[in-house]
Amino acid sequence: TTETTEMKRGIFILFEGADRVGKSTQVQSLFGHLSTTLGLPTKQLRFPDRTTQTGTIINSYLQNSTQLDDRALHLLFSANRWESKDTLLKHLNEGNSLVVDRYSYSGVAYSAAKGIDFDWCFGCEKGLPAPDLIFYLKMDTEDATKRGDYGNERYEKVDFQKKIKEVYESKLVNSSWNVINANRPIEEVSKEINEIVDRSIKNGIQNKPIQC
Ligand code: T5A
Ligand code: NA
Repeated sequence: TTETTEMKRGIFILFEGADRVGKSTQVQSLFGHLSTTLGLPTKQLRFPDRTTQTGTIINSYLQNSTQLDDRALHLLFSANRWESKDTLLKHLNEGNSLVVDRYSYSGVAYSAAKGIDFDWCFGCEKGLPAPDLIFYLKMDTEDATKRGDYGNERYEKVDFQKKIKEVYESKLVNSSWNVINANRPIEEVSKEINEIVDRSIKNGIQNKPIQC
């Protein structure tokens, strides 16, 4: 017999937002929903990928042990994504969905918040595979700073976090993004996200080609 149902590509789902808004927590939860509840082959990825050569330099910068020019750092973060371009496409084309913790928009938001030209920041990202669904986790900076482990890395300062939030909300978030009130119990946030994902799958989000 011939297989009549064509294999669908995976869905690329991205979580964005400032520090400590609960991205990794929701990535984990959505991974469970997709892989266990819906039975879809799913992979979890995060940027920066601290395991690669560029990731090693980035990690040491974030832990305050290396000094780097702001633009050089920006290019390293971008290169860290370009390094994984082929892997991302391979996974999606083989039918694996991806739940991704930060991507291009983090790169732009954090660098633009330092005062680097917005368009220059965005230029390096053009041509990378684009997400199908973006969740922006939104909450007050002050409330996020009260969450666990805040303050150990370089960027975890309230004033800088406010600038990052400002760049996201004035220049990056648009009507195609899903803005989620992140200042609620974990399960409540997950429930809203799962519903949006279920609806998007039902509406055939995978039927269009992967954008780059
Ligand atoms: N960066 C990144 C750039 O400058 N350029 C780039 O191109 C990229 C990709 C590292 C830094 O790099 C910068 C941005 C970052 O500053 P990272 O490794 O993603 O990026 O940072 P992490 O420190 O791992 O993660 P975040 O600080 O962003 O935190 P999350 O993932 O948003 O939050 P999460 O889920 O770890 O939760 C934080 C705490 O809150 C609790 C959790 O249990 C945890 O203790 N929590 C909640 N508490 C109450 N209610 C809820 N709903 C909660 N959800 C989570
Ligand atoms: Na995280």
